[in-house]
Amino acid sequence: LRWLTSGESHGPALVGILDGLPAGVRVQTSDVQAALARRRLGYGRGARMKFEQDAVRLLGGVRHGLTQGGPVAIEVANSEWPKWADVMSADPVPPEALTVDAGTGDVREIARNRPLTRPRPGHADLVGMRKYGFDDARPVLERASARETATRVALGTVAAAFLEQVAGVRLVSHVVAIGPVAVPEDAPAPTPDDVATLDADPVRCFDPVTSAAMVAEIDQCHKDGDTLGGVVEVLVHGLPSGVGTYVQADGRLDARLAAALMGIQAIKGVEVGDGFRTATRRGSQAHDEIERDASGRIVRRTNRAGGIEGGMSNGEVVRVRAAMKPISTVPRALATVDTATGEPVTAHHQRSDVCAVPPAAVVAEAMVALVVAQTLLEKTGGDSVAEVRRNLEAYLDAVPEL
Ligand code: EPS
Repeated sequence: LRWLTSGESHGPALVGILDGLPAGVRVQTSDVQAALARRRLGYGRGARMKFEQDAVRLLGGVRHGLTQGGPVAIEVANSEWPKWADVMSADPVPPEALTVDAGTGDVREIARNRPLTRPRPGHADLVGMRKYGFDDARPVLERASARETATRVALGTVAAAFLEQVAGVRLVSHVVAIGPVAVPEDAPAPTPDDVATLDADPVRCFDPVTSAAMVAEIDQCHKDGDTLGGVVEVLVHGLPSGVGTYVQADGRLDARLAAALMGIQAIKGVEVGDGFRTATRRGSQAHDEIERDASGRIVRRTNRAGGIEGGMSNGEVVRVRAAMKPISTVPRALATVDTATGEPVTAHHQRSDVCAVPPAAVVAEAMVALVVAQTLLEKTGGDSVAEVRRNLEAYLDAVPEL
């Protein structure tokens, strides 16, 4: 299973392609639309989330609600596009298109058409301009933008449908920290049955007291003209043991999850299970002792490993976290250098989210779904949902105690 995305933040549309999925996965436009609506939730987001619609079209690979085995192509159109049609035009535009107001005919400088030469610290702007040879940060920020995550959520929806249909695997994501406000360590974790409750919470936090404190922190940060990061967690329920491998580094499930999560815009850290806390413990307190449960199945007494041992799922709940830095478009602008003049200036700022951690949880869930689907398919093979199921059942029947 492999995937690719294309498109710019203010271009006509984003497009995602998911290649290698078996035939027979039930998925419809409305499923993708519902997943994208979840990504738009979250307290602390900017104005664009209020007025933009994600217009979804399944362009290829799906017929009458079932995948066909060919690449699935999904378009997520940007309703913002008409305002950007000149500055983001694929074809050359006459210079006056960038200076004449289409409505009034007035010749004036239109802010969004002006070259951006005051790169934001923390953003791809500066290095991207240098690397690709641009004297304007516009092309860099258009592609580096987290708008692109809409496509990942669209593709992740199809992967999640596959996982549930072949193996009853279900995912849930939630926010465990925003800035300095964190869920207590002993707070109960949500299950996939809690998704509706989480989606109804303004910050997708399962602990109501912490959620209220997170909202207050975002309000204060907004007043201060600043931005906030945080930590999200994804849990995978029902993944059979034996997905992933220890035999080669790039086949390890944990290595793939880390790469996929780190590949989300603004992620600076990834943790599997108790991760960094495990490094502080002695071995006797770090591992998950093995026992037989009443039904004879082999289980772990604890789940510090986050459901992965030796790069393979071990049958427990898979648990991964990702740490997001604060948005680098800081309203109280940071110091930078104007690339046109070389003078010290403050970084550009048009509008921005205060905090995008709640949608990052939904994006992380999509990336985990894609990686788990990819790695499960390597275990089972199969060109149809029925064949994947048969192959998986044959493997599980051969090792009943797992
Ligand atoms: C983003 C900046 C903002 C966000 C955008 C991601 O866009 P703009 O600069 O147009 O206000 O709204 O996120 C989305 C549009 C989205 O759908 O998530 C950025 O720079 O990453």
